[in-house]
Amino acid sequence: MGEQLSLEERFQAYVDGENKVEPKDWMPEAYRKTLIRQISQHAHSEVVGMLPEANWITRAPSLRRKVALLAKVQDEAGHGLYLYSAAETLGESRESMIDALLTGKAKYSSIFNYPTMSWADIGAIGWLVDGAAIQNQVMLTRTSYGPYARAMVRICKEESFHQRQGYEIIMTLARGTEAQKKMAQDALNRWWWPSLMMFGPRDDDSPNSARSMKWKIKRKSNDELRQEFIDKTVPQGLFLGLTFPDDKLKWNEERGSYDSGEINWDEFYEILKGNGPCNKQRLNDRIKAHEDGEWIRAAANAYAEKQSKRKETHAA
Ligand code: FAQ
Repeated sequence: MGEQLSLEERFQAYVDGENKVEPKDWMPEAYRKTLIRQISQHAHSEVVGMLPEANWITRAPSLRRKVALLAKVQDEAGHGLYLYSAAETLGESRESMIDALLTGKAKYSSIFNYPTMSWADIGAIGWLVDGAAIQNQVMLTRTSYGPYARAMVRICKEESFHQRQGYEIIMTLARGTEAQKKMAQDALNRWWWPSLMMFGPRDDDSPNSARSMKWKIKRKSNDELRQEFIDKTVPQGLFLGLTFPDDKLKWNEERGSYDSGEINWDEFYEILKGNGPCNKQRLNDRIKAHEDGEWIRAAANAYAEKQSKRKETHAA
């Protein structure tokens, strides 16, 4: 008689066979918890990520730019919605995820704790922040949890548009007047390192990576993705005549890849602790938006309740 496999071993074999895990399938508790953590952090990032960009909607330099930025910010809200819904399929309620964000217990991407100082920052966010997000999220379209993988396919399509609108803004500025070129360069100087931090700690310092890769939640490591992003993005900046704020950045012929300097990890961990330049402002803005939205949640719930009572009466 063949050896009896444990539930964990059967799960691993299922994942190794490139099968998608669906909400009603058995899964290890730690797999479920890891996914809730990652997906909800990702959802929070999308929603908090609306704030630095929304700051520029009223000051976009033309109607065309305003329309594109409005659409982009609205897309981020949609991404948050898909992701909260994907996390809900794992048995976590939307209320408890939002509560964790608003009480400061949940993390969201470090990148959104930096200020947007000029219009060029909107270009830099699209080019670099969405560029980094795509690098990470194309991998996640193949993540082992079905609802997350499917949400990612749609999100990546929209992020590609975002990345292009950002690059086009930077390109226009880089090819413009001296003052515009300076704005583009200044934005790149300020957003480059924070964009590299988006990929998370170095592989050796990443507590979750090994297990998440074994379960095929993540398919590439933080450092691998960061390197891919550098290799893809540096030529795009050089093409525009911009320079990168890293004097160690150099093409390595042997590796067929760029060498680069070290991220300021103290800055990264301070942001994770809530001490970044805008952490408090971002959280306060989200709390205010949540409180201001109370009436519409109450109205929607009252309507839903009324509808279900009406259905019950008809059924009786
Ligand atoms: N910021 O062990 P690891 C976007 C935390 S979406 C804050 O390596 P993991 C779209 C990490 O959570 C951007 N915290 O963790 C947009 C963990 O915390 P915990 C968001 C970070 O999960 C564009 C601890 O450090 N994207 O930008 C960061 O295996 C423009 C140890 O780290 C996603 O969320 C960080 N940068 O790998 C919107 C993608 N890095 O809970 C608007 C999905 C790490 O153990 C405008 N997420 N931490 O205490 C992922 O792929 C992964 O969660 C990683 C981290 C790669 C972020």
